[in-house]
Amino acid sequence: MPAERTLILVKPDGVRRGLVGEVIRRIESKGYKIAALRMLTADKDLLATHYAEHQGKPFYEPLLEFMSSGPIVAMIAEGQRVIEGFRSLAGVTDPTLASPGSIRGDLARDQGTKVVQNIVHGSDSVESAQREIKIFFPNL
Ligand code: DAT
Ligand code: MG
Repeated sequence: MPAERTLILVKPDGVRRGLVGEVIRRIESKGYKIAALRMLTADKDLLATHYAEHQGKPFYEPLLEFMSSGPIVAMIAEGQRVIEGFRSLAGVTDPTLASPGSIRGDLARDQGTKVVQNIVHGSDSVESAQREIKIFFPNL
């Protein structure tokens, strides 16, 4: 059976702070394989597709503004149960509450901004992963 795949993003805060290597290190140390990787600056059209589920929420416009504010790194990671495994490595959405030991718990905190800045994105289900991988890696 082919291994599961997930879409991971290092967000602009992670890239600005030089944490791309640290995030990749944690993914690889856990045993997942990086199957594809690219750096890009996402435009708002791409981000609107990616974050369609959040349209209309109070943090939606700040989210698109933040996510388009600088380069991001997009990756496909592979491995058995990598979707839930990476969500666990990332920690919960709010970095103040994310467990120490997780990416968000160790590397991020509340910055007092309208949108939470929390270093990484990871797909939350098989359906989301397939949809999101197509957005960032249309040929894969
Ligand atoms: P996650 O990234 O943990 O899957 P999400 O999909 O609910 O979280 O939201 C996408 C991003 O939007 C999240 O990483 C940070 C931001 N965000 C979510 N909920 C928020 C809130 N209540 N206030 C501010 N920003 C929020
Ligand atoms: Mg999400």
